[in-house]
Amino acid sequence: MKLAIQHTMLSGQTLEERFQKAAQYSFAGVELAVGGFSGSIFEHLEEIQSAIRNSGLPVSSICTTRADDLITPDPAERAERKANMIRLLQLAEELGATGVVCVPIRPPSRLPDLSPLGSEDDLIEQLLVITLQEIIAETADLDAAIFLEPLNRYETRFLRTLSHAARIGQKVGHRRVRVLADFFHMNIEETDIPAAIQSVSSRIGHVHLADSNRLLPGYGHIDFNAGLRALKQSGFNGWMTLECGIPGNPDKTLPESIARMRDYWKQA
Ligand code: LER
Ligand code: MN
Repeated sequence: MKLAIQHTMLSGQTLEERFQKAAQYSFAGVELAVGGFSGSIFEHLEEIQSAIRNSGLPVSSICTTRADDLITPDPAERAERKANMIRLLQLAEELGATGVVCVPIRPPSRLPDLSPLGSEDDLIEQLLVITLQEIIAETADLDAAIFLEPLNRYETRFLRTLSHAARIGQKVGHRRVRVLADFFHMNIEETDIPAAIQSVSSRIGHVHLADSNRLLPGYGHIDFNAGLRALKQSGFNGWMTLECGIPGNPDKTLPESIARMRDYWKQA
């Protein structure tokens, strides 16, 4: 079980202090949240590298924000976002991270409905598949994956289930396009979380951990025992990253939550 935590969840004046904190809590890696850097993440390369070196913890993955979503109606902006995703994949590779989170589109971005030529969703999907194929072709020398993340209905209209993400991955037709299973979103959108995981098992490349109220696992009502069992039994061996709020004193609640997750994994 490879457990990581987003760097913005950790206390510390510097990135290195946050990495040290993650090591102290016995995490095996840290997920960088693009939105948690002043200016652009690309300006922080040395700081990130020295945090890795001095803490001994690797960067598991890079999580993006709305401004990084690939699909927007403006072609010039789309080209910029594609170039940005390519730079993020190069950064992930350089840092030894497994990949970059990708949400296709969130409000307020919309595409026009051009029915009968294509509905808004048809156009988004076609554009997304072509863009992902181009990104994969233009980064053919890299291993870093693109983790397609379904969100819940209050954050996006377009991609909300693991099965839809798996279908898009299949259309792109490359092993570097993987599915991200985020428990918080799955709790809202999937009928049955373990079944959803099992049905796309070989395509899952990354996991985000948060409970139903987006607090630490154990503080809401998601059955993590069943969810982690489904992941383990389907052979998942990627990173699981905490992306949630921390109730109470982190020095107490974080280790308790991680210990419970580790127990579930061991017993699965
Ligand atoms: C957003 O809710 C989310 O889950 C992130 O991983 C991507 O922005
Ligand atoms: Mn997430």
